[in-house]
Amino acid sequence: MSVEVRELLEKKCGNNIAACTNEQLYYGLLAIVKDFAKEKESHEGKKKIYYISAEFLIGKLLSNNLINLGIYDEVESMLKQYGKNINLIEQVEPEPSLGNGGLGRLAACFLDSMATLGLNGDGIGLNYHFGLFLQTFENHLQKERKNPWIETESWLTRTDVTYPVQFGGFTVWSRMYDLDVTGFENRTNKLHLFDIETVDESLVGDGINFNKADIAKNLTLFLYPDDSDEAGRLLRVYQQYFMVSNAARLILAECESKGCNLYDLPEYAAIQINDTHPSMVIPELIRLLMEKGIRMGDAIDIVSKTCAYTNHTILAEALEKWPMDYLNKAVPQLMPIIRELDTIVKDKFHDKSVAIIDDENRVHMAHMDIHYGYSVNGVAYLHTEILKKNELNHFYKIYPEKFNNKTNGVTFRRWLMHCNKGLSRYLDEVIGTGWHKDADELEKLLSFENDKTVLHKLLEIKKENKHALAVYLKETQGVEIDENSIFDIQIKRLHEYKRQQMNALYVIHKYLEIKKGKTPATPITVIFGAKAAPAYVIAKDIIHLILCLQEIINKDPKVSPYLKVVMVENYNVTKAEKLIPACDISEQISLASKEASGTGNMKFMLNGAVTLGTMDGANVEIADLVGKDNIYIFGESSDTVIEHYEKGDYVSRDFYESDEEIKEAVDFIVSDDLLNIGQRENLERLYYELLNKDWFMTLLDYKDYAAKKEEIYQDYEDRDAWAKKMLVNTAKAGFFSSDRTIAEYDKDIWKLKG
Ligand code: 26V
Repeated sequence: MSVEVRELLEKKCGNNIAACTNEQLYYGLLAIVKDFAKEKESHEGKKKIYYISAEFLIGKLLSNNLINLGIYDEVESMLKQYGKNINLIEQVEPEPSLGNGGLGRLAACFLDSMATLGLNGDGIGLNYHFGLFLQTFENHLQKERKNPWIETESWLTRTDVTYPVQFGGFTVWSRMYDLDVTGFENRTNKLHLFDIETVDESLVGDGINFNKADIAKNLTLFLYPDDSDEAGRLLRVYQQYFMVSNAARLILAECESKGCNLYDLPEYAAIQINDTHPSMVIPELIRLLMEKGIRMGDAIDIVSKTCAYTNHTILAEALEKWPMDYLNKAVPQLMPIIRELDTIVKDKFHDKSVAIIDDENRVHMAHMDIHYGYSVNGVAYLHTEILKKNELNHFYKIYPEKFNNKTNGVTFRRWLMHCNKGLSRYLDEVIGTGWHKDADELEKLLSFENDKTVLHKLLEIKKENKHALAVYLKETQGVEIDENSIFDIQIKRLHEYKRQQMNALYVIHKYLEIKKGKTPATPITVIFGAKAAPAYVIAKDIIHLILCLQEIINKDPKVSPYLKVVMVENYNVTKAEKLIPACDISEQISLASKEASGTGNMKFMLNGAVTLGTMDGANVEIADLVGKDNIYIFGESSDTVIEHYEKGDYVSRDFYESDEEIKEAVDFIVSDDLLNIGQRENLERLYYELLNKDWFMTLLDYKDYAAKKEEIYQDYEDRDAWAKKMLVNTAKAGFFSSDRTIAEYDKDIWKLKG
């Protein structure tokens, strides 16, 4: 194979690989990989799963595709012969930023697993030109820039598929672009990304502002454009309809081309609705089927047997409810259908809480999915239980058979084989390569839990990864960290429920303690990475606090040898791939009941980090698997938290006033030290928020958190015992392979195999 790649590369790059630039080699490899991927395309399978999602956070593709095509090692060593480094070549590739966080990355892992399991399954989404914003820090504040990623030569392939999509008062033409989804030693599937033909990138300057009204030009410019104003929210409705209208037509066209009588649609297609962003696919499919002469009642029946819904959050503000006015303006053709769907529900169930259209004339997208879909799933055991018992209890009582849990997973190809070559290759040596395809085989590692050679090697690999991260952070951000320190990492979207602010309060506490002379046995490096939604004021204030702390602490000669803080700029998939393998302590500290699952927690565990977390989301299942000696759990339970919300009896000020340590840390936010370098407005707002509201109960869990931190840092000192915890975490991570998750989706929901 490598001979073939070499010859092909020489042909593309003019016969002299050694003389080629990394750019030339990247574009050469891109073209070759695309050809290889094409050879593995398959049309096998009567039924197909269509995974519709507003986000696919796919990350860079070169290495991933080389691994999945089984030629990474050969290509790497062939390039080496010519003095070329594949890592440098990979740096040329821009990362498509087609997602916000976990939901989008999950969709990408799922596509990888579908192809790897040989399932006939494609993704459908949007081709955002500037994706999610690029984050920079200026004056210790987050600034947003556009994030272009599409180049003339790219992984995208323009197709001939194009549809007219009608909105209220105007029509736009779509165009489908395809990305190959290479399965690991298996078939190639597709990610279909729809774009508008009339998109106009020149609407955007350097920032992220643009004319939100000019839909025919701006529709696919950004992911989740700032929805703090009405024009932004309307644009999201336009985006969502554009996505699902194209999806619905593609699905019907593909099924019809296979000879499907549309009454038999559920035998040819399963549609997974990834959160509520694609929910309008239900009325749109009904509309299209009616256009083809099918009676409404039959159309509703067909669609209800085809669509399945995944819920990814219980946060009220993230559960979409669109005002009828918006829908009337953007997609008037759907309104008679949505009204009819609502009337049927209201006639059947005399319970306002399950209505689709509420008294304020808002359309509840999730309600439509649950009534007119055949499956409703949560993304971790606890999350599904909370949906059944609390948030969606009224629906669960009506349709108990529709509810099921599918605990999330991650692809081990990207999140171990690619991002942690040292560990991956060592595992191959110790337990063989069976785990590449059967993740449960990682458990074989358990028989080495007392083997000093293996344990020391795990520590050595971690050390190498920490060194690599230190070098990377120095090169990319100019920060210097001590690679012999404890790497304590929290990387995820910035949200109050994830409680980066609690971590920051502990950093303040540690800083003050060290200043007073109490130094830790091993220095600590606390690393954050997070983007805040552009209109989320408090989230941006938390970033400001962390950046100010970074400045004060890292410049303090007395403290910085023992404690450093780093806020990684523009956290994305590429950076996660460098941070996760280097991590010692994985911070998963959301307020119990609020994090539906988390998937970063799984990636960290797989790479031998030890979790410090609450009993929330998939942490519960991690705790179950590794046992109490190999995880650090703190904080109130989800039941207690839910009770606090019900009773409305949590008062943050009580915690502040009754505890010196909490008071000292919170007060520091508005201390002269901080106000000297930070912005008074941001710091005071955050301070008052914590004291007077603290909706996500930071202070409730703070003391317990701080105590666990002390315990975990202390336990880190016993290196052999720590290495054993690392080993157990990796060994028990097999359950969190997205191959397992996707096999469950297929068995219980999609049933592609009949
Ligand atoms: C999104 C946003 C975006 C704008 C700012 C406010 C806000 C609040 C919440 C959300 C959540 C949207 C749904 C979501 O991303 N859920 C995540 O899905 C992951 C995959 O299932 C899961 O691991 C995470 O726990 C869950 O938060």
